[in-house]
Amino acid sequence: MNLPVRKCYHAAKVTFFLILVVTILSLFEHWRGGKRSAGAQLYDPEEEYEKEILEDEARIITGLGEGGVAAHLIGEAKRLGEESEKKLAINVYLSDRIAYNRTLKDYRNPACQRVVYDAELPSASVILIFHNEPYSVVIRTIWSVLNSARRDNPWYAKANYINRETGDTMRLGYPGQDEKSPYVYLKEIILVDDNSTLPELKGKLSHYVRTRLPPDLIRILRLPDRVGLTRARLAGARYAAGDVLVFLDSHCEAQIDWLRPLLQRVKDFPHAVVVPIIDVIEASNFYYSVQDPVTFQVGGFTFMGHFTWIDVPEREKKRRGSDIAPTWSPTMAGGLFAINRAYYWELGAYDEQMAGWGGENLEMSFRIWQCGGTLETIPCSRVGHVFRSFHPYGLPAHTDTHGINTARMAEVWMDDYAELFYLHRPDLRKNPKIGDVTHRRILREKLKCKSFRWYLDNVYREKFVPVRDVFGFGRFRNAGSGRCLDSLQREGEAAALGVYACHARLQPTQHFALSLRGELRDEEKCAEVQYARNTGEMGEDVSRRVLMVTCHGKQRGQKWRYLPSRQLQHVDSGLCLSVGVGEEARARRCRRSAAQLWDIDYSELN
Ligand code: LR7
Ligand code: MN
Repeated sequence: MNLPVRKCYHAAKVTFFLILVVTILSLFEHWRGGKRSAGAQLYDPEEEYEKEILEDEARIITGLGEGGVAAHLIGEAKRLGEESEKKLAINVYLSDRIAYNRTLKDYRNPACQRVVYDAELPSASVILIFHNEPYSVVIRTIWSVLNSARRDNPWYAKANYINRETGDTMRLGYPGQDEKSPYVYLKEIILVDDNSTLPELKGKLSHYVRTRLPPDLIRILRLPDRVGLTRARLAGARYAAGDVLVFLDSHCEAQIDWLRPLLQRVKDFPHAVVVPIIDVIEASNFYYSVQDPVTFQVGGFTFMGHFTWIDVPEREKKRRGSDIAPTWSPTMAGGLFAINRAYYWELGAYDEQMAGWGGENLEMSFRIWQCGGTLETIPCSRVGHVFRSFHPYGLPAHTDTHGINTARMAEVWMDDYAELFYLHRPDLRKNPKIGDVTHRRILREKLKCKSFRWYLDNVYREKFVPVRDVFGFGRFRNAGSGRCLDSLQREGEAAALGVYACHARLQPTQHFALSLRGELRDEEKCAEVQYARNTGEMGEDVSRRVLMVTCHGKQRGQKWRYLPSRQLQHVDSGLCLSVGVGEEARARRCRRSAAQLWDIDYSELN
């Protein structure tokens, strides 16, 4: 009996000991935990943000980049700057050192200073969207919008707000605005954070807004998922309460008095969608480089689905009447524009099934024109934009959002001309990846929109349409060699026209046309015979290069004739197109030779 008792006693001792250990341990844990939670109460993230922001502000070099001049750093700082640009496509190291509210010079057409605007204009909701943009660049964009809208901004003092007829002083602003608000016409700035992952764009940015900017004027919408720029803008637009929506990329700097010209135009013509002249802010040194106020460009496009810049067509120069009058633009770049808010929704806002980047700009441009609106550049409004050489952010994995979005656009708005896009992207033709567009087609019907052909005939008559304004188009196959004219994917001015094995199917590099004007060309460039001065090559073996240069539409040097003999003769030189040395086409004395005979895929002249 002893044994069990002893055992029992022993067991009790062990148990007691164990309980003691556990109690001590848990007390210790409790103490530690207590300390931890006491620590959490002490740790204040706002204080951390404040500290960081003060450090940021201390970094700023007074006067750097002021007035929009190029900013330069030297030595190690220069190197760090270049490194940051390689990684982020913007010299962020430099941006961090330029004042957030640097000034710009007034680059507007001087005539803009004499324009008189209404004292009362509609209110603006400025919508800035961003995904992982450099923090200091975003802040500078916000400052620039705010400063340009301040009542005490010197140009407002000069602004004419005396009613010329009655002599009464009129209140500047928009109907319903609090008289004391220093921000004339600016109802709000809506920052849409498209689910950025950079920490400084979260708490620190919010703290900056709360402590250094008018917080009642600025809202930050934090999207729970990355939705791409189209849907990010939609989110901002849904939230907006101003009369006019003004969209900007979040790496912009607005010029003096950029807002009123846009608001005035939208007030007068609610169906006008307006864009400022977009100046270039250099990504490497923040130089504000100005487009000429007279010869600024407007928007065009390629059938590959890309936005391009084009000169203002001559007939438009006549129509608009003055250099500072609203100038019709066939397309817009997409990032910077203003639109009446009600009209934005009426017109179908955006195709919300467009993800990532790209395509929404041409979609909206064609929709505006085809459905009864106008798209205009307002020359007295200028905004700078940092152009980057690559996207510093990733796009949804393995998804060519530009291609897919453009296919969605083409399906709805381009009618048969969509084929010209599919020529570049045969893989997207009837591809289930592009999704359903029925609801957008219904929109087009509901709004009774016009055809793409109407758009080409009326809005963008200058656009060369490779299947329409031509005697013939397609592959130009040489009878002797069986090879075809080919751009050899050489881009840029004055690239030599090439000859290459014909592809089985028509491919963009072999898509050439003989236009009704007699140009031998592709979508953008025209063939010219290189002018060889004093080469003495007058004999039988003259052989000149054929170069693809910008079409001037004036025929001189760019006119070709397709002869009944199937030769292509350059009118000015009298020479004939010929397969030549290696991969380059040549212009040679016309003679009976298979090397000079060309068959065109689709031609009225074959
Ligand atoms: O997934 C994304 N989510 C976003 O919020 C991808 C981008 N974005 C934001 C981004 O942070 C930026 O603020 O969207 C904005 C535009 O993206 P950018 O700056 O990378 O585009 P971009 O300037 O290279 O491209 C032009 O074409 C785009 C086509 O989808 C958009 O319409 C851009 O707004 C447009 N930019 C301009 O029109 C400025 C003038 C440039 C030109 C020509
Ligand atoms: Mn941009």
